[in-house]
Amino acid sequence: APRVFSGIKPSGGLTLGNYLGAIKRFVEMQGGDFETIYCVVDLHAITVWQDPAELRRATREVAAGYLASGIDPETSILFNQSRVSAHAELGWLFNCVARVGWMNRMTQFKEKAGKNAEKQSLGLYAYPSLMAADILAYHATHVPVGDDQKQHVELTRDIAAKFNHDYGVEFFPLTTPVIEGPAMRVMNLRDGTKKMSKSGESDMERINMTDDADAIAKKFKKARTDPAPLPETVEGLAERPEAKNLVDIYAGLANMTAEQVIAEYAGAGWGQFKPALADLAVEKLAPISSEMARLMDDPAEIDRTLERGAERARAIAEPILARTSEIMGLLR
Ligand code: AQP
Repeated sequence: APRVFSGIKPSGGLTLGNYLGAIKRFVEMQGGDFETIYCVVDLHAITVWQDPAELRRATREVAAGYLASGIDPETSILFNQSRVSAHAELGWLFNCVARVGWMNRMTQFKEKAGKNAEKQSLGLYAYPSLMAADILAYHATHVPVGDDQKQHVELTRDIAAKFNHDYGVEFFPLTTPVIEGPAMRVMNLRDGTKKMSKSGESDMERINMTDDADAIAKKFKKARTDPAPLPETVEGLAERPEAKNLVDIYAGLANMTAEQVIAEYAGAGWGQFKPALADLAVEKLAPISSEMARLMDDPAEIDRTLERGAERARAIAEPILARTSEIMGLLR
C-alpha cells in the first residue's frame, strides 16, 4: 500500500500554518488508500536550543494537537521520533550519501542561519539528511508538507536515487511531496513576505492553535493589509501578499478555493472581511484547542499513546535499517 509519512517539530506551540499546511491534511489522508505514519520530530527540534522541560511539554502538545484534530492513533501510527532509534541511525548512513554541495543549496538553512551560519549547530545544517531518514525508514511514498518543505523532500529523492545508484539496488522509493490546497504557505500576519512560524519573534505575527477567541480576533484585526478592498477576481491578489494570505487562510479553513472566497467577498472592505475570518478561525480552532487542553491534563496518557505508536513504527523501520546496513556492507 502507498505509505504516508510526515512530521512536525516540537519547537514551540503549533500555528495556523502547521494546521493548514500539515495537520488538517494529515487527517484527510487518514483511513483512505494510504497507510499513515505521523511523527513529532523532536530530534529536529534540538537543532536549535530547546529548554529540556519546555521540549517535553511541546512534544506532548504537538501530540495533543494531532489527536485533537482527529488523528486516530489506531488508524495511523503516531509517535515521537527519538523513541525510534532507526531515525538517527539511518540519518547517519545518509550523511555519508548526501553531499555537502546539496546541503549548501537548502534555502531553509540560509533563512534560519542568516549571517550566522558558522555559529549554527551541525545538526541544523544536516537536518535534511535526517528528514530523508525519517521518510525512507518507512519506504514512504508520499509526504504531505507545506510549500516550505518542498526542497527537503526533493533532497530525499536525491539521497534515495544516489543510494540506489551507488549500491546498484532498487531499494529506496522516490518519494512524492504532496502540496495541494489553498493555504500551503501561510504567511506572517505582520509581513506577508515571511512565512508564519512557531518561533517567529512576535506573537502578533501568528495564530497559535491554542489562542482564544479574543486573541484570534485581535490578531486578525491588527494583521497588516493594504488599504484597497478585496478584488473582483483572484488575479487582483497578485502583488498583494497580505491580502492574498488572508484570503488563502479563509479558503483553507472553509474548505473553499480562493476563487470561491473572492466570489463571495468581491469588493468587501477589511472591516467586513477580517471579522468574518476571525469568526471562521474561532469556529474551526476552538473545539481543537479545548480538546488539546483536556488531553494535556493527562500527560502520562499521551506518553503511553506515543510509546504504543513507537512500537509499531519500530516494527517497520528496524528491518529497513537492517537491510540498508547490509547493503552498505556493515557487519551486524
Ligand atoms: N506557514 C506555514 N504554512 C504552511 N505550512 C507550514 N508548515 C509550517 N509552517 C507553515 C508545515 O508544517 C509542517 C511542520 O513544520 P515543522 O514544524 O516541522 O517545521 P517548520 O516548517 O520549520 O515550522 P515552523 O513553524 O516554521 O517552525 P520553526 O519556527 O521552529 O522553524 C511542515 O509540513 C511544514 O511545511
